[in-house]
Amino acid sequence: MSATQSTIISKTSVRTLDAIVVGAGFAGLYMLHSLRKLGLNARIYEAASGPGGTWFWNRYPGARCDIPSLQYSYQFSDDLQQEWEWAERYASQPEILKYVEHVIERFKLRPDIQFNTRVQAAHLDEAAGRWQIQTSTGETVSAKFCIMATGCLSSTNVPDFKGLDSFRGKFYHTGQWPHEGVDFTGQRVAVIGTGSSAVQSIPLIAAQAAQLTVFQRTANFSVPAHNAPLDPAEQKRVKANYDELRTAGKNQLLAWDIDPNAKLAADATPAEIRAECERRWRMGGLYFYGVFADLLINPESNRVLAEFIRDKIHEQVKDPAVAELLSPKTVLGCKRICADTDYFQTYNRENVLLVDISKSGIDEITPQGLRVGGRDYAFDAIVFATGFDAMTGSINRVDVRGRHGQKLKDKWAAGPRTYLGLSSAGFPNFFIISGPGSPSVLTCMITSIEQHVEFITECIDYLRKHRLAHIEATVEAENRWVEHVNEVAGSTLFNSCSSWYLGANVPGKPRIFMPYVGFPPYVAKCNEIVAKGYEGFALTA
Ligand code: NA7
Repeated sequence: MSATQSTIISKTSVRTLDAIVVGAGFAGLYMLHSLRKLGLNARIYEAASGPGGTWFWNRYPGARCDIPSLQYSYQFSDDLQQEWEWAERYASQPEILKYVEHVIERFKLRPDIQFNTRVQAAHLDEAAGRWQIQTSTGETVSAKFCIMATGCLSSTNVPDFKGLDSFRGKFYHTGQWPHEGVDFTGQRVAVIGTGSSAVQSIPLIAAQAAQLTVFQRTANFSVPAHNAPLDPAEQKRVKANYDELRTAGKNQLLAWDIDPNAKLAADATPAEIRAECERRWRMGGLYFYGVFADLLINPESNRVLAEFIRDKIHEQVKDPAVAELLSPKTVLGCKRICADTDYFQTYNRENVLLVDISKSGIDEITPQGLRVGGRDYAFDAIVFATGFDAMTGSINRVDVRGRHGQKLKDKWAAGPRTYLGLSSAGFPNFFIISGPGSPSVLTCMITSIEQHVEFITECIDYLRKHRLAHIEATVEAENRWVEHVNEVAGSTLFNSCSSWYLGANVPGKPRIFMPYVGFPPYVAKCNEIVAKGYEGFALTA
């Protein structure tokens, strides 16, 4: 083949799009739908063999959303929210996937989703003003806009335990669970971690395994979810006036309606505090965030409210020593509160053992199991419920290069830098949905996603209408935004524990509080920026 022929072939094999969307989770799907409505030629590339993003991968036993299904769902289409019937108060992972499939069919999205295709690189071709994308399938795509819908909890964190490869049994990560499921019957199982994934899966694994040993580094606050089949009358009532619930949600810090109490614990009597805590305990799960308005502001109020949950843990766990170990000593709510079903009661089972590794950590993984504090434990299976390289992990996995070949990963080496969590200076026409610096993981993700998708869509439409070629955050606006995100977090207690919001769970990751606290002020800021002709962005013809 001649050089000319090969050039022609490589040129013709480049797919040209208006926009590429990376990821087929809730963000990617709505982004595709919105871009199509603008008349753009857009396509999703997705590494997995199916849609759903984090819900595709997190198939561990008990995987379930901790936000009520009537609120953890799209609201952009009233027909969609009216026609879909949720089965449970909190949707299980399989039910969420069914909903995702329904959305794909309903809006005929499938032809523009390419599965089993990981986007490996996205390089800005400055001369052409386009993004050149390389995929794991060897394809090259050229797109004017590159939109990362890569999710906040998609890059799993398996700590670099010494000896991991020597283990003769099987090991699993909750975020990469085998599709065929796992049968632990008769097995000795270890679970490492006591975050949300562990709290949901431990009761089910304990009920199946011969013996379960839980290795706990930090105890977590958990409130019973009180999951149950969704009362059809309740569902009908909500749907009759869905806007009311959605509007109430969007006006709250977490972007979903938790029925917040405007009172301060600091102003309440012990009896009032007790009564409100009991009411929240009955409401269940994350509704506890709404207990008093100073929960995450006033350390003394937080201490009193945390004490209520510690007492509840002691009521549920028979062995006082185990109950004490399970009682978190951290600030309540600064790590995400878990929503459980029989989590603490599981430790009353004969076949469940809790091992405190807060001081020793895990020495190593051995061919037979684990060595902790010099003691050996034998297992048939190990479950890593060790979380994610949250918010930045899935973006940094892609080799993103902007102006002058600068790598986004290098730019973010000391912590992510974005404007509004949506855009990063030096990376024109490159958007991140629910990126670091946006409310994302602190809120109902789908509501935040919809706001971002609508912002991006409106922005692209604006560029077209004004015959502009590029949009890019300015360095000044970005610097001010990063400072502001930190300032806001610093005025709360969110900064006061080693959470994944801070990147503290991944060794070596810079400790920066990544999400923006407060959905309503964030949306107001975005709207103000748009009203001022995209203030803080450079727009070029
Ligand atoms: P999380 O909440 O990050 O929990 C991970 C757990 O794993 C947590 O208990 C960690 O302890 C523990 N962990 C992490 N690394 C280690 C090592 N090296 N040794 C021992 N223990 C370790 O992840 P989840 O998947 O449970 O939940 C993530 C989010 O998904 C959740 O917040 C919901 O939003 C849904 P640590 O607390 O760091 O001491």
